[in-house]
Amino acid sequence: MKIEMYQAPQSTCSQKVRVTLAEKGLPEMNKDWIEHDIDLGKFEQLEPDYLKINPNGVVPTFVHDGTILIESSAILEYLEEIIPEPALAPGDAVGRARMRAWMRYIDEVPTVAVRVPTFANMLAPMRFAKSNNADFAAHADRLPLRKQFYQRMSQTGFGKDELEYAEFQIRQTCERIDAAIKEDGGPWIMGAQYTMVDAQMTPLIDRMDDLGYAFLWEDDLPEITAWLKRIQNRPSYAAAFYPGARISERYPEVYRTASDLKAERGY
Ligand SMILES: N[C@@H](CCC(=O)N[C@@H](CS)C(=O)NCC(=O)O)C(=O)O
Repeated sequence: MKIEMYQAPQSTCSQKVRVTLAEKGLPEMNKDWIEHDIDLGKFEQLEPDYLKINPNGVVPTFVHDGTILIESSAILEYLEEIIPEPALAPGDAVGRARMRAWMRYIDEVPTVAVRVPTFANMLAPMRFAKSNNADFAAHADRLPLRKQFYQRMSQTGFGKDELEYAEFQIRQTCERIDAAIKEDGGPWIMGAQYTMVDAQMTPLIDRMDDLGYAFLWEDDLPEITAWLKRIQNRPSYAAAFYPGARISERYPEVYRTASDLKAERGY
């Protein structure tokens, strides 16, 4: 089978698929595996040829024997069907329904929240600090899905209210993971089995950690703190987070430390 992925090293949605592929033993076992890097900073995701395969103008796009698939969570579930072993989904219907409930929550809450500090602290200063209002507005107009997101943001990032709400959403996510591990005994989010919920959550909590926000959980939520360490010790983490894949490595010039963030946010 020929598998191709259009992706970006620092994209959390691409990382979700990379972690899952590594858990499934790809790309090592598949010589035909091809990864195409899309340079998001150069807006290659908005080129007409790319929009033909992903009309949302985002990564990842997954191509299996010529069939094009988009949306990272749908790709994760697809991978589970075409490569059933090792299983990353519970074996019973109730377990799978609970897994999907987590997956919808991850798409709706932490995935959206993580974008806010990512753009505020890193991408806005790197991509748009030098743009004028008209160029920035014209860029927002080109985005099939994120026009409003850009309109809520300025060239320099997000305001205090947006950041506070994103931090609230991340904190809620961390509390839910912590409680789930306590309740089911861990070591993974759904209990003894590592599932695609862990894979999907990994890049989001790792991104917050990378951006310096571990203070949101590490003082009083020991289970998620230990979960992240376990996750970062898995071979799939090393495979998916190869050198340069963490955003702090890509944009060291705008990196702010945890103490900068805490001071700025009044913690
Ligand atoms: N719901 C989509 C979201 C994909 C998405 O937002 N990808 C981001 C990277 S994580 C992207 O391509 N952003 C374009 C940009 O940065 O302008 C999925 O899960 O695949």
